[in-house]
Amino acid sequence: MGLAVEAGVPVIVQKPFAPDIVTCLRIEAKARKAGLPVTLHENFRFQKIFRRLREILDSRQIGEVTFGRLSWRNDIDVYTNQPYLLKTQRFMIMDVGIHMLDLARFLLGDAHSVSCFSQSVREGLAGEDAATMLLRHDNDAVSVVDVSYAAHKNPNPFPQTLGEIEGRLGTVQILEGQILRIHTANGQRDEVIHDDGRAWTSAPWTQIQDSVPRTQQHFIDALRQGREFETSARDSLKTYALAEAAYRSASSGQLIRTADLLKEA
Ligand code: 89V
Repeated sequence: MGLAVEAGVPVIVQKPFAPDIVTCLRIEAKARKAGLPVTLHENFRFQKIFRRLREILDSRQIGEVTFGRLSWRNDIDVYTNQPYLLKTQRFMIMDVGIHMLDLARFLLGDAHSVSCFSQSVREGLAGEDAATMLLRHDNDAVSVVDVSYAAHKNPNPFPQTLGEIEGRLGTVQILEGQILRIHTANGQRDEVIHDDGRAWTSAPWTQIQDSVPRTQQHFIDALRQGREFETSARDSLKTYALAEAAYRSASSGQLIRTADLLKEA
């Protein structure tokens, strides 16, 4: 990162942004001073199903959003190729939780408070492999975001995020098989979201793999047009603060406010 700043090269940083919030703030400040575009590789919000869901929410078909539930639970084997995860203290919230917190912000708006219970379900882990987070958003909406690498289902739902978004006039369910079920006063209808059909993708990863070029295309388009990235370093401080708040809530049993964390840092 330091070398990239010196060379004036725009940067895509893999998530999580940095090991702690103080380092995130230091990187963001350094990049801002250097006028260097830095973005986070937050690819979940670039999944086709969530771009479509955002369009549905923007069309006001279900009215003002009041509640969301976003759930990512499966038992994909992440340990064989990444054995270091067994010894990682801040594991699941930083690995997948942070994607889901970014997604919660994308769909429901910024959030200011977090409560969290974390769990180590698999024997012998140094960190958590499951977490249940409760968020209060700035617009008063509430969301439940839960993640687990220790949920055994057959067939394995990996890598689908399931759940629902409720509004004052209706609900959108996010169902298995990449289906959005839209409930309004007129009844319900399904939209099936199809893969992009790239030659190099492979099931079950397709949905995630498709989101990567979409994320990078956004980066290129924003760079060319001189626009701010959706997940710029500056914006991503807000997502990181939610993850940090989740850890602090899990260890203290308290509700944590992200403003205090960003101030404290
Ligand atoms: O994107 C990630 O960080 C991976 C996942 C399994 C979700 O692809 O951990």
